[in-house]
Amino acid sequence: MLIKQASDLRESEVTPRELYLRRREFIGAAGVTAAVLATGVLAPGSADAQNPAAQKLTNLKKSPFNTDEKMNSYRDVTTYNNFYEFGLDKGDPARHAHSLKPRPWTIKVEGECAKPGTYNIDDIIKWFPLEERIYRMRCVEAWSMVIPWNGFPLADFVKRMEPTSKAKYVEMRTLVDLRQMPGQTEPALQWPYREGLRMDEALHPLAMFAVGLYGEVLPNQNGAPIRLVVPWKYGFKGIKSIVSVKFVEKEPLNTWQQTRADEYGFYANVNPDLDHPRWTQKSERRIGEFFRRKTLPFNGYGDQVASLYAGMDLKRQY
Ligand SMILES: Nc1nc2c(c(=O)[nH]1)N[C@H]1C(S)=C(S)[C@@H](COP(=O)(O)O)O[C@H]1N2
Ligand SMILES: [Mo]
Repeated sequence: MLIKQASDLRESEVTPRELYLRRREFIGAAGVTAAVLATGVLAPGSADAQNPAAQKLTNLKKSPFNTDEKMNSYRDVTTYNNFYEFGLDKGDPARHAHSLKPRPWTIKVEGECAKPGTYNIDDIIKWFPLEERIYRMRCVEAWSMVIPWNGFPLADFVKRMEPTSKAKYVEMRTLVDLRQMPGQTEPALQWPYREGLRMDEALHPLAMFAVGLYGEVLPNQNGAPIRLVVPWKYGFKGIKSIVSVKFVEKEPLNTWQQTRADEYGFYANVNPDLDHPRWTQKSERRIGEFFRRKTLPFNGYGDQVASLYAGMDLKRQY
């Protein structure tokens, strides 16, 4: 097999690559590196430039939820990714996701709701005013970033579909297309990638659908044209390139739980008190920083979300 099984990945493989990336960025300050020219992500000579070819998003509403922590650079956000449909390396999505075609694109809405149907992404985007949300993001692999997302509350989308009283969960799925997503020729995960939220989580004002970042249309490697962002949960909940939303009565299986149920659960709330079986979750490395920092419960969003889990044993329901 060309690529490793997802379950073979260890955290120890994360750190050297990260340092390598930082070193490249450091070298890049004196000139533009070959890697950057090859991906076309950065404008020459600038550490934070965006993609000059990308469509800009305008009239972004300010959000009350923004963190004032330093944002990661556009380059960090768009070249250090997890998107296994394009390979398992952090650099693979930026290298390979050009084969994804984010237009035309539709989302099929089905299940327990009054407004099932197939909706065009450009119509969906027009339904809601777009916001900028600067969120801390924490990956289960113990690294983190601060990312300025552009999008709208997931709650607005959910309410518009008028879920019935039987709708207890929302299940979402990523596109399956071996030509657009060459990593799907490998059984790294079971495709389609799936995720789910309990209805009250989906209705929480922090949960959002992102269609852009840094004021530009979402790059393919970050989940174009639309992806989920749930900042109090580990990054894998943030399913990318969504083609289906289903309202269901029973807790849906998500991809990582399906792959390794002993290591990944449905809730995936950031929990420093519950170590991953193979590494600690007590601390994390913010991409771009050298020293590790303490991981906060619910990724620092506990004041807003802890009440959703009152009475639950989050060491068992992880
Ligand atoms: N379809 C799909 N969505 C996905 C993944 C994936 O492999 N496939 N990886 C997840 C993981 S593990 C993380 S950490 C985030 C990373 O999002 P980013 O690359 O935009 O930072 O995407 C999540 N969404
Ligand atoms: Mo992740």
